[in-house]
Amino acid sequence: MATLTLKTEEDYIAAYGPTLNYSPAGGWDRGEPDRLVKTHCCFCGVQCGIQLKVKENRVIGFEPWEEFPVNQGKLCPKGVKRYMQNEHPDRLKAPLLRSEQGFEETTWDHALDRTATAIKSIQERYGKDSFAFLGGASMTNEKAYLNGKFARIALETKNIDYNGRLCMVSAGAANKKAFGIDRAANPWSDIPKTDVIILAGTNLAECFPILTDYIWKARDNGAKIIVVDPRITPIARTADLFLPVRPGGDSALCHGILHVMILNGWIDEAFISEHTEDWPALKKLVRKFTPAYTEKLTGVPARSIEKCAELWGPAKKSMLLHARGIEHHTKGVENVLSYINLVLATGRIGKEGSGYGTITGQGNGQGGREHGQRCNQLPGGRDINNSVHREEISKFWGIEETALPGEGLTACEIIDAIEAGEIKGLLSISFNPLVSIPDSQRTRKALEKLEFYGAIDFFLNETARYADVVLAGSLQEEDHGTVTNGEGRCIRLNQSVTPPGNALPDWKIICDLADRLGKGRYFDYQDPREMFSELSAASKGGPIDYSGMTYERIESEQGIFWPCPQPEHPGTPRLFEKGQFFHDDGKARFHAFDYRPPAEDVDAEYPLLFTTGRVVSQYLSGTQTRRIGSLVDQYPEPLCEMHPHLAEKLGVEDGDQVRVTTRRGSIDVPAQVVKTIRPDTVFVPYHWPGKKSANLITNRALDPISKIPEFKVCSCRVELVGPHAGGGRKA
Ligand SMILES: Nc1nc2c(c(=O)[nH]1)N[C@H]1C(S)=C(S)[C@@H](COP(=O)(O)OP(=O)(O)OC[C@H]3O[C@@H](n4cnc5c(=O)[nH]c(N)nc54)[C@H](O)[C@@H]3O)O[C@H]1N2
Ligand SMILES: Nc1nc2c(c(=O)[nH]1)N[C@H]1C(S)=C(S)[C@@H](COP(=O)(O)OP(=O)(O)OC[C@H]3O[C@@H](n4cnc5c(=O)[nH]c(N)nc54)[C@H](O)[C@@H]3O)O[C@H]1N2
Ligand code: SF4
Ligand SMILES: [Mo]
Repeated sequence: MATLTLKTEEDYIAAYGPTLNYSPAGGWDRGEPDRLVKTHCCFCGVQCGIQLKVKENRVIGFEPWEEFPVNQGKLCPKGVKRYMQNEHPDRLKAPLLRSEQGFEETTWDHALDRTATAIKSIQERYGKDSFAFLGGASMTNEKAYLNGKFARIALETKNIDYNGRLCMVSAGAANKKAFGIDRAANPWSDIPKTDVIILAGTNLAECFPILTDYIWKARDNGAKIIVVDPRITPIARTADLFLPVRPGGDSALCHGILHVMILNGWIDEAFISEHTEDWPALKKLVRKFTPAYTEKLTGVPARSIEKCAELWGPAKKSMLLHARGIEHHTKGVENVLSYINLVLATGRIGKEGSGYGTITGQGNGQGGREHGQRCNQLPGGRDINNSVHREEISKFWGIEETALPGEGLTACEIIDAIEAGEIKGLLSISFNPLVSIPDSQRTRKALEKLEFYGAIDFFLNETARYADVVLAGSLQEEDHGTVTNGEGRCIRLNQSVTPPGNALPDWKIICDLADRLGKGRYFDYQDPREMFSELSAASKGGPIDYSGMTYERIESEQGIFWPCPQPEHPGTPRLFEKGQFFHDDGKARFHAFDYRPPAEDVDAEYPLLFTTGRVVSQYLSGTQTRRIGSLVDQYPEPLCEMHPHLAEKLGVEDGDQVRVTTRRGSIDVPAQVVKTIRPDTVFVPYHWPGKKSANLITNRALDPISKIPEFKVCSCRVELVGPHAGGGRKA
């Protein structure tokens, strides 16, 4: 056997894949860290605490952080590998400029001048709103605030939105309609104290693995677990009741459950009359949703609908948790409101062990939607269309109210407007729309049409390949600040290392650009701490109030839940405890939306339902996790999950190549034949670009209220193409 000689960094990378453990000084020697930095995982909205091991300005590993209450030292497969992306050879270490030959490294002066000149030229020719900004919710609260302020004051454009438009907005809009506020109502520590849990449209064990522990604790304490999903996901395997809903059927399902609850008197009439509005219309609507009728619409057996009502209705304490499975729909808001009806009808909210929450997706999915980087929002969760809110913020920023732009387009609408030639220039940060927005051929056409596109990222993601200028920004551990997790707990990210080479912290890039656009005086920050002081002061008196928080308090108290309106205020882990909701009259609202089908339903040509989502080892558009070897090994390429009955009908065996075709196009991927999915539905995870990208074929139809696209359902047909290239998964 030949001896392996590993001498250079290239040898190590060839042998082990990109890893951090190679040290130029000491070869393959991890050594002892210089220090441990207490911070949080860069991935999902659980925001587990982690201690990063730092040596010579490099992150070389991690240790658990046992004291952080949310995860108490536990981490999921992505969490333990997250540190490995830092020294990937693809890491951008300098700004890039497109030339005839491709991308070339350039100086910051040149890259930023080029960007500022393009912005000015486009805006002079086509007006301020012809230049758009797209932000993201993987970034800190400080950067979310900065993005909003930058777009309104430096770019003077109304067209700013963020990637949470693909994620949390249906839940956000529904929460505001029902409760008057957009936040999970309970801390997760309430989960183990409850008696019954509905998990609707969340693959919890793969997407929020650490929260599984809370569910198991509840079960150990005797709670019943109900899972609603077209797929028997890992968490569903141990559930007490599984409701195999047809994609798009949730609002009907909820109406059916409520119908049975009303018949049996499992309703809290006193709570309804004291604390809610609009019950009569709902009561009338659900009359027709008999179990038999509901079964027809949803594919859930009538007996299971009754069983769900029997478990949920008379329980003493209950928790409803949901995620994108019910939200990624053209009736995402209606679905969420229909589940909220089940909570309000029982009055079980605002109490220990009783309540509700949507589970936040991205690391700062919560904070990223609070501080003004949304097209309709100003800091403190204020409404850009509310004249009082506009006055407050323009005064705070020291600009005329008339200079503050109005409501702009949402993320997908911005891409549509680029395609239509109405928006000519784009700056994006922390967003990969070519992979993450439906109907990617249209996104590609739009990108090709832009007169100027600048992207801020630490990797050259698939969208950034269309950029004229790529600005090398910072990874989460290369900067500091705060994020707010899915419970509403604002926590501190400490800086571990500085950006490598010529890369810069994201916020410095934005502030420098603002300066070149002649607005430097509004962006004179030396440190994220100054942005936090400003954003918390700006939030004072707004619906989302951080004004009692400081970095020191956040750190010493292991996070603070907003609202926290004074320095001595303890924060608010559980909302609505006094039965007071955040509408002016203090009451919550029921909503009575009749069931309507998805934008695209099955027909003779496209007889199956296509749905998309995630796998445990990959994250979002995959830019980060597709660069971590061991996570790639776990799930290297997209597979099409299908039921054995369907496979048999199509003559497909596990591992065969199948073609999934929708009205937008086709993708060829290997089949994964599993009994855990409805026979009328196929599922493909979306973390990959190129010819196998799920979003080549998804439907860009939008929810009329939240403007979220219908990632979770469209119609398709599936056919056998041939045996799996390379021998198939079975080989
Ligand atoms: N491993 C991993 N974890 C992640 C992420 C990741 O990319 N990878 N991303 C993070 C982010 S940003 C988000 S938003 C969350 C997403 O977290 P989840 O929402 O839990 O994940 P998804 O896979 O998008 O969809 C959840 C489930 O919805 C089901 N579903 C499809 N259609 C319907 C329907 O009509 N009704 C119901 N009830 N269910 C349906 C799917 O079968 C799927 O199991 O995960 C976060 N965590
Ligand atoms: N078919 C289908 N499509 C979906 C979904 C689905 O379920 N099905 N889910 C949707 C959901 S819920 C979401 S949240 C979106 C996500 O979609 P995107 O937001 O487009 O996905 P990301 O992979 O987060 O892309 C963000 C980019 O940000 C970079 N990045 C991360 N952190 C930072 C940072 O701190 N600074 C800078 N400068 N860059 C950073 C990464 O390198 C990456 O290139 O996808 C949506 N698309
Ligand atoms: S559960 Fe989420 S935050 Fe926790 S380690 Fe996994 S990806 Fe990171
Ligand atoms: Mo998300």
